[in-house]
Amino acid sequence: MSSSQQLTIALSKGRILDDTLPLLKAAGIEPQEDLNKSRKLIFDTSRDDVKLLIIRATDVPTYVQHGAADLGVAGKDVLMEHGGKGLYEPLDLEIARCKLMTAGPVDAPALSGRLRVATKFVNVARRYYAAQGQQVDVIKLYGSMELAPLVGLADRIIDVVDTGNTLRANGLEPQELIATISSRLVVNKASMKLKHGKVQELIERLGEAVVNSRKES
Ligand code: PRT
Ligand code: MG
Repeated sequence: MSSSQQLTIALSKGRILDDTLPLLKAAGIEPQEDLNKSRKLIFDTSRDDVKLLIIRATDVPTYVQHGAADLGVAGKDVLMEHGGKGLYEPLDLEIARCKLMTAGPVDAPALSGRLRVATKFVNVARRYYAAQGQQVDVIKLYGSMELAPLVGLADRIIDVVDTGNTLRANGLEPQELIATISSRLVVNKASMKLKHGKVQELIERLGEAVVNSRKES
């Protein structure tokens, strides 16, 4: 865990960073430089006791689980895949909303037998189809899942969908909804105990910022 005086918050570049910075600002935390213009991975903030880490979105739960960061912001999709071990999830930040869905070729005939499913969410995929009693072969990909059905690698994909434009552009359509997704504040379990005052204060201030941004939208 980062030292007892400090709070370290793990974020990822892109939509999570863009949508989290205004909430952090409302909670009194502002980075000392423009994170999007820097190649640094660790940043000081307007608060002496708070630092920001910039890492890959899928790595955020891992850093927080092991106490390399006290807190983090991660999509519920990423948290479902990670499993949530060693983490508390005290606050829905209501940002980076999307849906975790199955998708397949437009007007594809119903399939019988084993389904081949390409996704980066392999744990989610296994759980989802097991609950349906559907036999699947899960194929792990790291990106561009939409390509897999087009080239015969898979019958279906599981991915996050926002507008659905990416699916449509590749001749795919969304099928079943697995979960509605937003980003969550996660907290290392030991940090929650050992830095309780600081962590709790930050959760409360971020919670107020979420309520206020709900009023504005
Ligand atoms: O990019 P990297 O591999 O490092 O990680 P990442 O792709 O997981 O990170 P990032 O920043 O792209 O996404 C972070 C989080 O944002 C995800 O974990 C989701 O919780 C959330 N989110 C919200 C989304 C989207 N909306 C979204 N649209 N994540 C990804 N997308 C993708 C979608 O899969 C599609 O390929 O964006 C593309 C455009 O979506 P459409 O449906 O609008 O076309
Ligand atoms: Mg991405």
